[in-house]
Amino acid sequence: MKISSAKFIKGMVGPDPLMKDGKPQVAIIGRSNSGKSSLINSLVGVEGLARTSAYPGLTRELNLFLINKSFYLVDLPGYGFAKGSMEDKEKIHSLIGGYLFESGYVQKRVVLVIDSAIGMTESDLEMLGELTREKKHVVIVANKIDKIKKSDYARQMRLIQDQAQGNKVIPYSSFTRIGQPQLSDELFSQD
Ligand SMILES: Nc1nc2c(ncn2[C@@H]2O[C@H](COP(=O)(O)OP(=O)(O)OP(=O)(O)O)[C@@H](O)[C@H]2O)c(=O)[nH]1
Ligand SMILES: [Mg+2]
Repeated sequence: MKISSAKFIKGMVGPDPLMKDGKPQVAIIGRSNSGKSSLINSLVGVEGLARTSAYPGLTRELNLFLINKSFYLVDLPGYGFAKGSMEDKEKIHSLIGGYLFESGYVQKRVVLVIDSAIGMTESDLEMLGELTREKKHVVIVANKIDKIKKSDYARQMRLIQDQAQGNKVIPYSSFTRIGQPQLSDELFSQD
């Protein structure tokens, strides 16, 4: 699908009536610094749409984007950031959990973004388990694939695939846009 418009709507800090307006929503989640915001920018082809940073843990709201005036991308705060205060972590946890598991919202897909050079961490596996229990339709994006040496590629992808619990894994780079057509198809096809 061709992206003709992408607009930041708002940052949400709790339940929001927009999330029940019937437009399909795609959630982007993952560890802090895994590249969720960069992925959104590269996916829709709009530089600077979602705020990215070299300082992990900066996104503290659910950032809502309207694409082609017809569906939402939801950029969630990252989990697993070691340096935040306990209070911050709890806030972020309840924001993520509230949106994904407690509010009755339906996501067309939940995109779990991982850093492919690091692989699935403990917190990624925990999140994946929770998503599976809640019967979410998950797609795993192995982001930052540009960081992997050619000679390590097959082994690293196999490792990630083995931990993916049967979910689809798409190798991706927000920098080179490898994997962009495949992910775009997966998320935006009219099925
Ligand atoms: N090499 C490489 N670096 C990337 C890629 N995608 C993102 N990055 C870098 O990773 C860092 C974090 O990117 P963000 O998009 O801000 O990550 P985020 O997951 O939104 O982070 P939080 O909002 O803090 O949870 C930045 O320095 C990006 O430039 C990629 O595909 N390849
Ligand atoms: Mg972000």
